[in-house]
Amino acid sequence: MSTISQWRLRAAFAERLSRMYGQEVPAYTTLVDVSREVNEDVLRERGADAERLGSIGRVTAERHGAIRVGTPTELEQVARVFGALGMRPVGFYDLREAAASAVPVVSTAFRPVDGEELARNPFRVFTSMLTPADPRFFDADLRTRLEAFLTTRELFPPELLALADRAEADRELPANDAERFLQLAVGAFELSSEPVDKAWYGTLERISAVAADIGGVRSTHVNHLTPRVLDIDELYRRMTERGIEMIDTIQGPPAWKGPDVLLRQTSFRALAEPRSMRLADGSVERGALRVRFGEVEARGIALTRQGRALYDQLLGRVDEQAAGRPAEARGDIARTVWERHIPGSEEELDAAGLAYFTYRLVDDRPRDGSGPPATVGELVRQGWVRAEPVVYEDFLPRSAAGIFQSNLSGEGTRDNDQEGTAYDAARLSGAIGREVLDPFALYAAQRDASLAAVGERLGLTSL
Ligand code: OOG
Ligand code: NI
Repeated sequence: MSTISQWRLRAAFAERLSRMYGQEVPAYTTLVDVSREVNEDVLRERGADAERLGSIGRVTAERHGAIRVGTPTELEQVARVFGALGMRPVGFYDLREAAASAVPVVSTAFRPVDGEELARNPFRVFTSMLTPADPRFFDADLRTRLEAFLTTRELFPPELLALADRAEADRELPANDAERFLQLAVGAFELSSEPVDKAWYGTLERISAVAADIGGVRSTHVNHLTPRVLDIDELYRRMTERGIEMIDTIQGPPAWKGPDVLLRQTSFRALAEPRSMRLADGSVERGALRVRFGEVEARGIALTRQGRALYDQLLGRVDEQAAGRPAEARGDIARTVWERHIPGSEEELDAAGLAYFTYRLVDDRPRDGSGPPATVGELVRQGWVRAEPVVYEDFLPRSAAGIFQSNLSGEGTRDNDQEGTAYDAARLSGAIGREVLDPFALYAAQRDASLAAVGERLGLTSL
């Protein structure tokens, strides 16, 4: 019997999730359509240059999802479902710290890690876990009630987890098991029609709309599914022209004339979705919740630790200069700061050690009798090797917090006199039972592998 390989499972899952989400949230389909139009236009205008950070095939199919779970056990289970699809936890994001007000979660992103797998299908899921033990958000009584509620629910049926474990171990599934796995996996992220306990939801909502979305219901669901676009400023204009209400800003680096770096994101505002509510007397009424939104993103070159530190420092500088000025001024302020401090070309970013590149031997370099120089910089300058930018595959905590915030109905509360519970990548790794990988190490490994290959071909050991 035929088998379905891991990456085909991943691609099929992403596609089915997209179809399901399009039915649940029709504005998402508009976003995907407009993204496709923009991408086609950019490809027509810029030709091969438009594909410098990924083939148009990859970019068109590319999505990231966002989901939210309540406990370490649920996170461990979702890690098995994504493990089946060849996705590993990468990066630690503490949204409790990054936001101006309350988002009581810590997060990671599940994604493929090696270059070939990313090129086949880069599907990733930003995954957040609620932190009921954090006293800044939940007092002892609410924490107890919340944890008790969460332990009684089952997000992932045992049959799904068993199939997931097999797919992860074998890196494939027989076709009929693959079909069953996909049905159960997509079903686990569908919006439930079960009535929401109105009083309980409201109690959590006073702390944080995200806490209510996670801990106020008995199942999980996709929060958003994000297509990738090659010109996010143009997309923003076209969505606005269509009368779709977008959040105020594009998060991340400003629009500028230099290379795209890291990640720029924006979204349309969360829509009111009909949900039935159960009242204290047991009766059910029609209600609506506004939690799911439509996000879109543009991806740029991955920055090194040093490049990232510069990015964070510049964000701080923009904040200072933008304080007290009208919100519209921020874009121009940011552009000016950028142009002063970030090199305006790939070559300069590389030479300054600010961004990641891989290197490839130039086969048709004219021979001039000279031997290869011993440094990467000189090899590039003298035309022996060509540098290719590495695309950023991860997320930005500040943008994530901004995206969470701009779509929340209420501000929520955080008691800043309390000491927060410590959480870091190591503790999250313990909770999931798998190592949360360091994104910088993954990019560096890609670069180093390419250098080793070049070094071997040229007989250089120093690279
Ligand atoms: C996740 C928000 C963060 C991103 O792309 O930065 C995010 C959520 O709303 O659950 O998805
Ligand atoms: Ni997102």
